[in-house]
Amino acid sequence: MKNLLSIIAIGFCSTAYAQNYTAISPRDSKQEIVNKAAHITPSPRQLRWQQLEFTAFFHFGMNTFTNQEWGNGKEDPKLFNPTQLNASQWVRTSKQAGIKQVIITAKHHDGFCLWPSKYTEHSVKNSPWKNGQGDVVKEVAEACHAQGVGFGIYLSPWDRNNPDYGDTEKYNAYFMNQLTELLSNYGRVDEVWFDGANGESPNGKKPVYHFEEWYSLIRKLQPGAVIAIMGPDVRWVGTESGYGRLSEWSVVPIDKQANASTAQNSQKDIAFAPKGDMTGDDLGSRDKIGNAQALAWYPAETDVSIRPGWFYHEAEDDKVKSPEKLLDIYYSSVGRNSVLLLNIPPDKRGLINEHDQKNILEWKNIINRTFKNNLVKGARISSENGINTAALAKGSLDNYWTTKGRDTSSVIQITLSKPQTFDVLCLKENITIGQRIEKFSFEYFNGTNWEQAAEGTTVGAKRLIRFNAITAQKVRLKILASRLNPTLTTLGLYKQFTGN
Ligand code: FUL
Repeated sequence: MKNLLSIIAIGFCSTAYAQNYTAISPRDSKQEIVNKAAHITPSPRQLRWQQLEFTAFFHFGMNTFTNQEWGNGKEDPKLFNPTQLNASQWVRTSKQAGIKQVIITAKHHDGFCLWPSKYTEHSVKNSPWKNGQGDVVKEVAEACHAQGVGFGIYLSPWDRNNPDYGDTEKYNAYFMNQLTELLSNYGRVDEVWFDGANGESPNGKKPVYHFEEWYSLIRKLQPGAVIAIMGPDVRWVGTESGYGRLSEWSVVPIDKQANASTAQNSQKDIAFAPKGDMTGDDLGSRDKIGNAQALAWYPAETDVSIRPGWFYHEAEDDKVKSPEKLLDIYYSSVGRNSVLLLNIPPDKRGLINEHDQKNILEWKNIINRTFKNNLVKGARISSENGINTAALAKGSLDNYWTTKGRDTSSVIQITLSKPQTFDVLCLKENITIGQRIEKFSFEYFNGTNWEQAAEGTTVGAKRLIRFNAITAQKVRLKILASRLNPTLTTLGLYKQFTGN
């Protein structure tokens, strides 16, 4: 489905937070473009979302009962009948695993609605579950609000059940009505997730999706919600493997910004239609931004399922990703400047299955135990051209390290309180003022020489790098290139918990 993303226009509402967007003039020099890129910052809703680090998908619906991944929309609502549905258990399990926000598939491509929509008969209201009186969306929303977990909805634009799908205007009215129900009746919504799938109706027609109208409605009804994937706030990382890219820029070119100058000069939320491939290895380096027409803060989300499929299938109970695999995914998504969206599909009973539960809790235990102790605490830290080295071991967005004057490189020297053994480096930039670091090297003193333990390009919200365990007392971080004064809110060193 995701190949469709590159060819379907998306909108970008720019002016509510003009700082997360900038137009590039053909007269801008390469250096001016770099400077502009370095000044782009996240909108408050994007910042909140990026700080979550770790979110979950609940793929649940008709497919759970028909053992399919994509239903055709002709399924009988009577097949939907979870015996022990308990959304509090879904949310509690997620929360125990460190998940800060969850997204429920309110409607997947088969068109079956997990809430009793007024606008279709193809929903829980015609199922035997709770005698047609149930509402899964409500149960998930209430569990989230009660447990302090963010709540999001997935609403598939592609609808294989609705007879009006294929007629742009009629279907758009239906879709707007459904969005209105979901955004009005369930309290606060923190994320709206649109897939790009736009299949044909049985008569061979496809509706044109009215993204701009949907965005305006979301902004009006739920102004705090990020709009993901086919939306202006959150970008798909470009793979469903769980592995993000090594150089991940949150600032990327947004092409064909027909309304760019209007956006800059007016206070209206407007939309334009950028196009482009979001799956390449490099989306935001100097080479990529050098020819841009506009740049936007558009951070990456890494979606991956804990199982081979997105929906629960009993036959996959022994194929649930292991804690070690999930850990690898964590380092390669959260640790590469993206938010992880892990799908944990509830089973036919309406519960997070024991297999999944066991693995995510074990995984969380490894993460907790690894990151409990920042070995940099209590160290002597210095950097000749740096300001506020004391901030580095604490990690907060209000109190951060940076360089003096216009320096874009620096060396941070650290003498740990005693020789320590570590195998993970953690860096975080202060993204509230932008993403800047382009190249760094991390070294340790082996008693005779300095040796490199790790190197990298981008940092962003969080960068984690694992390496073979090293025992040393003196280490240094060299920031070799940055688009503007580099910043860091955290420099952490950790020893991975291996269960021994
Ligand atoms: C895809 C859909 O087609 C899958 O079924 C799933 O919902 C995934 C997250 O997005 O494009």
